[in-house]
Amino acid sequence: MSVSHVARAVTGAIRTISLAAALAFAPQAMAAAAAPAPAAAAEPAAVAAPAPAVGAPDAATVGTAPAAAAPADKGSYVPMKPVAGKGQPVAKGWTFQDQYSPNGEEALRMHDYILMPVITVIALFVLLLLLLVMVRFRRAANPVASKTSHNTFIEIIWTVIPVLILVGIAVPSIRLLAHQYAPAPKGALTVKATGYQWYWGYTYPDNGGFEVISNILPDAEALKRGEQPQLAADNRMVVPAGEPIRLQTTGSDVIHAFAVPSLWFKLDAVPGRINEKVLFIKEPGVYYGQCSELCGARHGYMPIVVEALPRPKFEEWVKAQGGTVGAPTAGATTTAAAAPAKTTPAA
Ligand SMILES: [Cu+2]
Repeated sequence: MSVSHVARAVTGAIRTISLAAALAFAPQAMAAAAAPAPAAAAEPAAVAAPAPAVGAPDAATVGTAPAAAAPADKGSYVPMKPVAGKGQPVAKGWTFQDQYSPNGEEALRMHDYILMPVITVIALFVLLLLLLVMVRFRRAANPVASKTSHNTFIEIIWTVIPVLILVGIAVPSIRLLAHQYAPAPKGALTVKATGYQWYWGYTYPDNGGFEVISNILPDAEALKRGEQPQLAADNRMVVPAGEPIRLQTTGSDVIHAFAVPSLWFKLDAVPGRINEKVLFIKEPGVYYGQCSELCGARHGYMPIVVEALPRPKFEEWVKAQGGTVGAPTAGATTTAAAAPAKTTPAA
């Protein structure tokens, strides 16, 4: 922990340069800070309309009133309390959030121990050369300029070394890319996230096809529940922890993007097509994200809340939503049911 923090602190000074590294995420520091100040007046119809449950087969799953009213009506599910600093931005945060997925850990390692050191060393080296030139070869110290125009040895060196550096970065980089796009194993639970203007819908085709509609919570309500304003939602995407999930995304109107920084997950949600990627959450918890594709007026107000639960608790939650739990290894039986949110007559 401390080693990684030191590494990040040392190398962080010039981290803005590292954006060129173009991995997945922008720093995503205080998302809330960037959002327009909660000048309440500016957003009159703010969270007023609980968006219509487009295509939700089971109206019962659509939280009508804030879920607080009904913690114990169906099943024993109670929304998990988030842990400060876990799965969410922190005050004055300026680097990546802590990671809770294998890909996230690998990517963060790549950033902390490969990219940032390389960037730092190169930047300092170039700075040193510049200073050297400015001091040693200034007009007063070096009145007669050298006429040297070629030096084969130096030219070979400054070609070969950068090539070696790039190859050295390419190997772990391509490995990471491959890991991020490895397909989900057979039998992985499928969850589909649909972006709507401007809220999210989470469909569970392996569990009866119900859809959970997720709207932003008003700031006051979020604070009351111990969650960060602008990041909390009335209904969460609940998934099991510790197993690969086939997360599919699509858009119902315009392009949205499903992104959760602490899970190293970002995938466009495009109308007319299904994108898919493996989501693996190592431990139970609440993880926050936001729509990350400019999708219209309320783009900044469609947060994503992923709640990872141990599998038995997840199944309880499914039943509380009116869904079905099939084979113990979830979804092993329904394979191709992914795309349509329609209920398949499950056993
Ligand atoms: Cu959006």
